[in-house]
Amino acid sequence: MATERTLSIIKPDATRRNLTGKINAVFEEAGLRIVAQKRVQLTEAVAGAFYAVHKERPFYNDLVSFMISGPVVVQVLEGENAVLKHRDVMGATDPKKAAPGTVRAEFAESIEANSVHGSDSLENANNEIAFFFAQTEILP
Ligand code: RTP
Ligand code: MG
Repeated sequence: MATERTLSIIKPDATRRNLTGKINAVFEEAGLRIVAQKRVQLTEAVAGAFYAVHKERPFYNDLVSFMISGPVVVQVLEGENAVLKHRDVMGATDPKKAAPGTVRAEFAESIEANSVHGSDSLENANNEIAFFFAQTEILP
């Protein structure tokens, strides 16, 4: 197994409800280490660029509005098979379909306000980490 890094975002619905610590506990209990973390207010330009892959999707404008509706916590998580492990503990996009015990089953409000983002491949993880963090901000 390989040690990987993935990009995680605790979304505005979760920061609003003061759930950062509870979500971080799920990650840490799964063996993921938080090696970088910052609380930021995304702008429309930054959120729009981050989600550019979804530009043609019907939910794109709503997603960008939601992601700038309050602060987010952007993090780099490190561990064995971190990309897949993080996706597993997040649960399905739609909380109604998320397995019990996953972050989205426990905390998400809706398919949009679903509390967390996680990179979906190692290649995207590397790009998303570089989007938010300088190498000097990541401290394993
Ligand atoms: P994420 O990128 O946030 O980790 O989530 P994901 O891979 O599970 O879902 P993705 O298909 O990449 O969608 C990105 C985010 O867009 C919002 N969404 N809304 N209204 C809708 O039908 C809908 N579908 C997706 C969610 O916030 C989703 O996480
Ligand atoms: Mg995605």
